[in-house]
Amino acid sequence: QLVDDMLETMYDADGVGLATTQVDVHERLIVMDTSDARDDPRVLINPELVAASEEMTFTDEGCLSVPATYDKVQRHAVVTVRSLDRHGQPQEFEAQGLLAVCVQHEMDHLMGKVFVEYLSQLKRDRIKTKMLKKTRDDARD
Ligand code: K1U
Ligand code: ZN
Repeated sequence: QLVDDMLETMYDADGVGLATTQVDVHERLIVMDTSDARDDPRVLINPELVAASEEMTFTDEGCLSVPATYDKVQRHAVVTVRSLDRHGQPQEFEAQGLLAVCVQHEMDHLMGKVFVEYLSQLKRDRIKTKMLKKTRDDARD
């Protein structure tokens, strides 16, 4: 049920991933779908990074927990991930492109880390100010 609820939340929010941390569930579970057709859901239970390329990529990220904020973050370009699938069966796959970025972003969420923590203090202060303003504006409406 948790997997289905998380996939529904991710698709409703037009996200490419979601981690349990973001929905205040204390289990290590990630859902992702980076396919163009949005028809290739992936479920990772207890994910582990087993290999990461020396080559890095520097690409734009967003986050459903930090709305309307996008910025470039450095990640491993290729990663190998091992986990259980939604049926509890072991799975291992190599990811590159958006899938590699997304799985590293989601695994950070499981560690309590958000992508803005990779940005400069100046950028983080600006994001905080923008979010506080939005909270105040929303309360006024
Ligand atoms: O975990 C999340 O907050 C979801 C997040 C995942 C993510 C997006 C982009 C790069 C890495 C991880 C999102 O889905 S943000 C919204 C989104 O659909 C998106 C944003 C930028 C590029 C591609 C997709
Ligand atoms: Zn996120």
